Amino acid sequence: MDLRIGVIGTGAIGQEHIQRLNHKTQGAHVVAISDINKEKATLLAKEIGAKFYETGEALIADPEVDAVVVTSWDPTHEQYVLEAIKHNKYVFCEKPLATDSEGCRRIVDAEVANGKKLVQVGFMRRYDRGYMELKEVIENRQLGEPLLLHCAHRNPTVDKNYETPMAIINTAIHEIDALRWLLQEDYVSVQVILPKQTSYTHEKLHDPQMVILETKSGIHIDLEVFVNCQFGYDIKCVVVCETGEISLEDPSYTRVKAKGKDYTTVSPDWQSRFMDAYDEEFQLWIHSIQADAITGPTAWDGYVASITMVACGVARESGERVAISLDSCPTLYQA
Ligand code: NAD
Ligand code: NAI
Ligand code: ISE
Repeated sequence: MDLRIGVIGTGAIGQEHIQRLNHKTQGAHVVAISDINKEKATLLAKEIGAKFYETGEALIADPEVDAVVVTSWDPTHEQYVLEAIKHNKYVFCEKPLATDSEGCRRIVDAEVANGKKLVQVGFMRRYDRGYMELKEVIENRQLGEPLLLHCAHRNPTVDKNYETPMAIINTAIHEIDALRWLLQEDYVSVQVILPKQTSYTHEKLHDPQMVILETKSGIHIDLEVFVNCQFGYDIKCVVVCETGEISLEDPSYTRVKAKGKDYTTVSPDWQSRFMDAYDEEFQLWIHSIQADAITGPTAWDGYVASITMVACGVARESGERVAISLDSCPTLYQA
């Protein structure tokens, strides 16, 4: 029987994931939705044949909902994930798991006390073919030891509600998780540099920002976060190793030759750039629930990302290099 999924937060990505679960992946469909924007969500519920719930808590408590997807605004994630754990239900939570490390720790503690991994965090880059190929080369040491990474996370534009801290909390958090997973190493320090700004930003957003991360073995990563770059959605990851270099390509299935030019287009947004990764992420999430064993990014990964993101905030304020230290990993999350 199909898994019956409840989705809390039916904005941009919530609607994407509903379409994905109902029309692209196999083994699940959406039966329940909740959103504080009642008018819009009631209409959507009708359209997709799901039930609307006044609160996320009511949706989670319904025995006819087997598993939950949280795609509401960042500050609401923690409360719904904790509620799902209380009901012993599997929950997929979009990043960030919580907006601070105390919130992520409360989730880790609740999951450990419950004795079972129920939470998966929406770090979809782990399912992107390009990142997977980089990981294979790094793990096999095909080009020797990795030494340096040059990365960029560029969005064409962001809206006025997007302020300076979000460059880390909402955007760089993807690299914070993906690069730790790629290198299989935790970070030990971070520095954040605030360079010359684009004229396309607003007064509450310093754009671009530069993040310099250092891992346990001394690998240095420079990450540019530039969210008003104007020209497209552009993700870079160049890994410099002892005997060679390997980097991500912007995936493209066509090439245009016209008017004296020969080019491929840049992805316009995250939806299209990571479409295959989101599909794979959800298909495997469904399989793991069916097998009763979560295989994707865990609450511990969400917690480690949040410790790093908090250190980035301190580093940005102080301009200094800031040490990153972690508690020991609970047995539940050890491989
Ligand atoms: P959005 O603003 O389009 O949608 C959020 C929705 O949540 C809105 O419909 C809002 O009404 C609803 N909402 C807010 N608080 C709520 C609550 N307490 N209960 C129920 N609904 C609530 O935002 P978005 O772009 O869809 O982002 C949603 C989440 O997804 C964010 O956490 C964001 O970080 C994450 N996200 C992840 C990716 C990714 O690449 N993995 C991409 C985009 C967004
Ligand atoms: P959005 O603003 O389009 O949608 C958020 C929705 O949540 C809105 O419909 C809002 O009404 C609803 N909402 C807010 N508070 C709520 C509450 N307490 N209860 C129920 N619903 C509530 O935002 P978007 O872009 O869809 O992002 C949602 C989440 O997804 C964010 O956490 C974001 O970080 C994450 N995200 C992840 C991406 C990824 O690449 N993995 C890409 C985009 C977003
Ligand atoms: C958004 O929430 C995402 O998660 C996207 O992947 C990211 O590129 C963007 O900067 C965020 O705002």
